Amino acid sequence: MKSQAYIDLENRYGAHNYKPLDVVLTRGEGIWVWDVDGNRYMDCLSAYSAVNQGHCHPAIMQTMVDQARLLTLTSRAFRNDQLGLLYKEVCELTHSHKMLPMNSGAEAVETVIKAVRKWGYKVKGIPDDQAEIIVCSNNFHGRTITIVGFSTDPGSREGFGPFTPGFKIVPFGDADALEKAITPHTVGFLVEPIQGEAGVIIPPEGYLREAKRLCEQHNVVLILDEIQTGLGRTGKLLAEEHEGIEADLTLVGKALSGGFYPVSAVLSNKEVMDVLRPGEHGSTFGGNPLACAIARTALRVLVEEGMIENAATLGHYFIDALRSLKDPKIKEIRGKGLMIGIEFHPEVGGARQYSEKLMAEGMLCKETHDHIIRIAPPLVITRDDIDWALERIAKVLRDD
Ligand code: IF1
Repeated sequence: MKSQAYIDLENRYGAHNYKPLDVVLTRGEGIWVWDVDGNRYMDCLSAYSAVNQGHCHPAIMQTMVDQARLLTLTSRAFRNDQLGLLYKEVCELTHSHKMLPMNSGAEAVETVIKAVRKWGYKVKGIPDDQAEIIVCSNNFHGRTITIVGFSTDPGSREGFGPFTPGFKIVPFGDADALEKAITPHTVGFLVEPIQGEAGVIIPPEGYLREAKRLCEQHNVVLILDEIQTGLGRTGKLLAEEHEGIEADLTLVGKALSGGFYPVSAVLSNKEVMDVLRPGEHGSTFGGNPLACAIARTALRVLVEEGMIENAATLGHYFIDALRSLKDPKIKEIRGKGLMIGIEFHPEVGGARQYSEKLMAEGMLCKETHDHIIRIAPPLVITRDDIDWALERIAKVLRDD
C-alpha cells in the first residue's frame, strides 16, 4: 500500500488526538527512517528523545530478542534475574541509592507525587491531605488527569476537570518566586531542567542550584523530570550535571529503553522512597524482565559508544552553525547538547510550514507552540550528517 492508503485507514478508524505529518514510516536505522514509498528522512525528533541511541540499535534489539525467548513478564509477585541487575547498574551510573521502575513517563511522575506526599505526612510531619507540590508554568510532565491539572497549557487541560488539588504554579527560572511559594506544607518542587514542550526553554545559569539550596533550606524534595532531558540528550548523562547538583528524586524514561519498550523509573537520593511499603504502589509491567534487560543494554550502549560526549560536541557545532545562518525570520536559537529549538518571529506565520518544507527536503522535525521547531536527532549523529541537515535548513529558509 502507498502512504495515502495508510493515512486513510488512520483517519477512518483512529481517534484524532494527534495531527501528525503525512509521512508513513516503515523502517528505521540509526538517524534515518524510511516511508512506505521508499523515501529516506533524517529523524530530528527521535520520538521526543526516546530514540537517543538511534533507531533499532542492533545491540538493544538483540537483547530484546534474546530476553523475549527466555522470560518477558512475571509480575512483581515473584522476583526475576534482570531487575536487581538494572537497579544496581542504574543507581551506580546516576549516583542514586534507590530506584522504582515503572513504564511510561507519566507513571513515573504520578509515582513521585504519591511518594513525596506520603514522605510529607510520615517524615516531614505535614497534616494529612495538606501536602503542596510546586511546579512551573509551561510545564509538561505527561497526560494524566493529575498531571494536566497542573498544566498551564489550555489545550492540555480544557474539558478534563475536575482536577487534583495540592499544586502551586510558579514562573520557570524565577528562584525568588519559588522561595515565596514555599510554605510549611510544601513537600516537593517538580521541574524540568530544560522545558522541552514549552520550546526548549533554558533557565538562567544558577537557577537549579538556587532551587536545590532553597529545597534543602526548607526541607522540600527537589524532583527533576529528566524524562526528556536525561540520558545524554543535553550532552550530559543527566541535565542536572550542567549545574553541578544532584536532585533528591530524578525521573527518567523514553531513551531508558532506546525506543524498544516503555520503561521509566524514579531514582531516589533521599529516604523518600522508603515510605512506600509493600502493596502501596506498583504496576503489572513495572520492572518486568524484558523491560529491565532492554534498559540495561540501552544504558550500556549510551555510555560505551560515547553518545553523551557526542551530543555535547556536536550539539555545540549544530547550535553555532544554526546561529551563523543569521536568518531574519529566526528570533532565537536555543539549545543544550542535541536538544535544540529554533524560534521564529510570529510574523513568519508559524513553524508548521517549516516542518512540512523540511520534510520535503528529507528531514523530520516537529513544531511546538506555533513558532518553534525542535531539532533533536539521535545522539549517534555525525558531523557530516549535521552538515547534510544544515544544507537543507539553509535551503528551506533561503527559498522561503
Ligand atoms: C505525547 C510532548 C514532549 C515529557 C516530560 C514526562 C513525559 C514527557 C518532560 C511523559 C512526554 C512526550 C509525550 C508525547 C509527546 C512528548 C512531548 F510534546 F507531549 F510534550 F516530549 F515534549 N515528562 N513527552 O516530555 O512521558 O507518559 O509520554 O512516557 O503526549 O504526545 P510519557
